[in-house]
Amino acid sequence: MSIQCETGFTLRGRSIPSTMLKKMDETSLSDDLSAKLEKDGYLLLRNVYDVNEVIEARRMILKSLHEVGEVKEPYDSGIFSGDSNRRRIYPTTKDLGEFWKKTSEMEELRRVINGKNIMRVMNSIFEEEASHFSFAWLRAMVKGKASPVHVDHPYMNRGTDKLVTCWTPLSEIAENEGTLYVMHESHLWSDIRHKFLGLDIDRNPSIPGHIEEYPEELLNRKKSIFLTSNFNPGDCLIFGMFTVHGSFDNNNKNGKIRLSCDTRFQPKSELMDPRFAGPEPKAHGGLGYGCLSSSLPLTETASLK
Ligand SMILES: O=C(O)CCC(=O)C(=O)O
Repeated sequence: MSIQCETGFTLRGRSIPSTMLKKMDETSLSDDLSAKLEKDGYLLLRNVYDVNEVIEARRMILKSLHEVGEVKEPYDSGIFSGDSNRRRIYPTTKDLGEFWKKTSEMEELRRVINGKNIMRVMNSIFEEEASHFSFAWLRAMVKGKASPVHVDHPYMNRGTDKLVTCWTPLSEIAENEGTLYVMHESHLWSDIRHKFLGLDIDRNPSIPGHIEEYPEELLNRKKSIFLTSNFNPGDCLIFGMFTVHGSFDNNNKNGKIRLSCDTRFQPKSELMDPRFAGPEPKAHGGLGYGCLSSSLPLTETASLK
């Protein structure tokens, strides 16, 4: 009889048993990164970034959220206040987008997510000079929130297919605090590839970009397993456009906000998706940073289904 231990992981409030979970494999910076990424569909790398720079980026983002009344004093604890002045100060989608752009483009954050340490890793993955989208997906996830299961391809496929995602935790993220998961060997699943290849969520807005099957059901159907880890400042998780992933619920009991940022990299010689390039990226629906749910007040994302 298998014993299904309780874990700190939940999805939509439902507990994920230990039989469905395994720890991600850690890759060393001295490994053959491109071969390992191709084989596993992901790379978990520790100590890529300067830890003090990550801590400073987090502090500045929390300061910005504190200024709109969403983070309690002392703001560097990162605890959601349950309140927000964001929409009063920034009433329209355009204004909210501009606030989130300003926060996402802070020098302290860009020094980490677009800095020389990660560029060195990307040059090694592509075995040529890399470049990155100017657009960045900064996420502030409050208690109970998670990202749906999906692959990234339908969201950013107007440039090269030699594109990778880099997910950067901006603090410690413990097992119950909404870690990212990938599904084991999902980068090789031909049905998922076939279903999403060529889908463009801006050109086909009536077709959902995410996977509609519940993650647990997909996992059972594929006889796969959730791979996840706890994360520390300095770590990053890199994966390709067809690796199935999402995040677990943030269950931190004290209201700690999960802060992370995802960025995209590619060879510099290849065409870049124009929606995410340049100083004024239009992103999805031409909304710029206003297309992100993180541009909404945290009081509103907390109640989004
Ligand atoms: O941080 C999350 O919750 C989701 C991140 C994600 O989907 C991505 O990096 O592609």
